Amino acid sequence: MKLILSFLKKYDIAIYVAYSLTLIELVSELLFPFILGIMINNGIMNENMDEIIKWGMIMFGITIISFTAGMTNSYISAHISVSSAYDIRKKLFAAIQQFTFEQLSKYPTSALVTRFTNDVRQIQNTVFMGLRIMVRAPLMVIGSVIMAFIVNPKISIVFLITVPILIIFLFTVLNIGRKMFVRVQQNVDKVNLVIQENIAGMRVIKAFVRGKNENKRFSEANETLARNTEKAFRFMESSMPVLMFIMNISLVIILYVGHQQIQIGTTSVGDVVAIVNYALRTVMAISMFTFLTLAFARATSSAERIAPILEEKVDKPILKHDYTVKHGAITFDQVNFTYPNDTVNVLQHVSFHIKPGETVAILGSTGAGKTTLFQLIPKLYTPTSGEIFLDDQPLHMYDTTNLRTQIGYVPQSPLLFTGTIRDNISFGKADMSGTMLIKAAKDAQIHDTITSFQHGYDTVVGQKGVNLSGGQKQRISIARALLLQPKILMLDDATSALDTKTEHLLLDALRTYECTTLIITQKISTAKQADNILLLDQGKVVDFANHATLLERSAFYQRIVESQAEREISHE
Ligand code: TTP
Ligand code: MG
Repeated sequence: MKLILSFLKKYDIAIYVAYSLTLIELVSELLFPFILGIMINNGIMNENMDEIIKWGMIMFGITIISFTAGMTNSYISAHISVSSAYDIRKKLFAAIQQFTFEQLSKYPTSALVTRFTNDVRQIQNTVFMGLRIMVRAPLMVIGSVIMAFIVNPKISIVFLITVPILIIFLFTVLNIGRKMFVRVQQNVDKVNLVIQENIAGMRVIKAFVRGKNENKRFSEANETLARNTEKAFRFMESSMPVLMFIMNISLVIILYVGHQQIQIGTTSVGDVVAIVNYALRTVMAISMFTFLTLAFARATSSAERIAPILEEKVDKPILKHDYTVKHGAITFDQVNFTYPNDTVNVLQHVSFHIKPGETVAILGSTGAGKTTLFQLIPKLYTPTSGEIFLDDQPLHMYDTTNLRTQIGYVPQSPLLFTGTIRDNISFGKADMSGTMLIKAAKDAQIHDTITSFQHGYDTVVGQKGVNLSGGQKQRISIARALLLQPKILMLDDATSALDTKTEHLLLDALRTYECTTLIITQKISTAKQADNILLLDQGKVVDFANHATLLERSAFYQRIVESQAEREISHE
């Protein structure tokens, strides 16, 4: 609620205008039955044409005023609601951009997508309805009752009975309805989750012929959603006949009492018509208001889901010095790491020192914690304990954005964005000249492949780069990292899809860069070419030395070498 109001603050003038227009609209609407009554009494009952025309003109004028006020109000309300939705989306997006991996892992992608779409729309609709109805409906009820009493108090006593009954009835309905809609919203989240997982993992699902199971999972979620939505709407709908019944009864009473009074001459036909009119308006206003409260409940729960995202603390250390990485030395000192919401110690007492400009291979079986170790360096995660130093400065002293522009990170599963190859390579640095770009591509051993495409660097890669092979995507990611001219280059298994010759050329090219290079690999042939090798097993450092030394002193290393040699022989 506070959230919605905070986003509306900047539109306060527009909101005042909207509400002033509402008042004009309201007064016109309340006057209308009154004048209708006068017209009937003075004009129609007396067959006086002049009176009919006079009051008819006045009614016409009022209608025009009310119509204009209503239209303008609609226009302003639409503007306010759409603009505030725009603001919320913008702020949400900015907030998520600032998220650390830890924060991101708290919200599944599907949940974030629903915040942007469904939740923001819910708020937008409610803001619109709120501006149109919130003030008008209650005042309309009060105004109608007062006007009816002015016209004829005896007949209007009916209002004192029906209005409270209506209000109590509708609010009871609403209370139950609201709980049902909360459940519907949870079902929507569930369906989104399944859809999102399926689209993201379509290939895996197809490859493992999991389609049937996934269909079942989706059907279940979808059916629950449909069933609960139907229940909620059916329940709300079923209140309508009851509402009509109460309304009709009160109309009958008004007409009955009115008829009797006309006979004894204490009231006139026009007055009865006016009161019937007020009764109708009252019922309409009450039901409009109940639906608004329902929308309000949904908007509040939407806002409650958006608020935590906006309130996430942004990692902005207070920096005394704006450090930049000058040499590229990396030191881990007793680093431990556990993923958030997990208990497994993925990295245990990891310590090592890498000299500036060194090329270090990180070798270890799958799940050893290699990727995890990488993610700590650009501060994607923070160590649970221990300290990491870059050039003797603790990592937390570096400004995150600054730091990341100095690190070329090629993740394990390269992600390309929709756009041209050129866009994808210059992604980290849009202002790079063409020659730099081509040099980066050449060094990444992808230039020849790109030029062999019909459109060369302007070839458009589809969503997630579907029309490129895994190895091609890896090399484009490498080119992207090289273009940054990083002080630290990190390749996470990025050479796995390359043949030995290309890999050799790539590693040779990397040597011409003045940077510390970390290469995660499973292959001895790659590790061999590095200055040093960090052996990692189950989150612990096993050894740290060059190929020759390890071959001599590390049984662990010897085993890997032997097993890979055997495999090569059996392949031949
Ligand atoms: P990784 O660090 O991903 O292991 P790895 O990179 O050495 O493995 P691979 O060669 O297959 O790429 O994982 C170490 C452990 O941490 C593993 O048990 C999975 C867990 N983990 C998480 O819980 N969350 C994560 O985001 C990642 C990357 C790993
Ligand atoms: Mg990995």
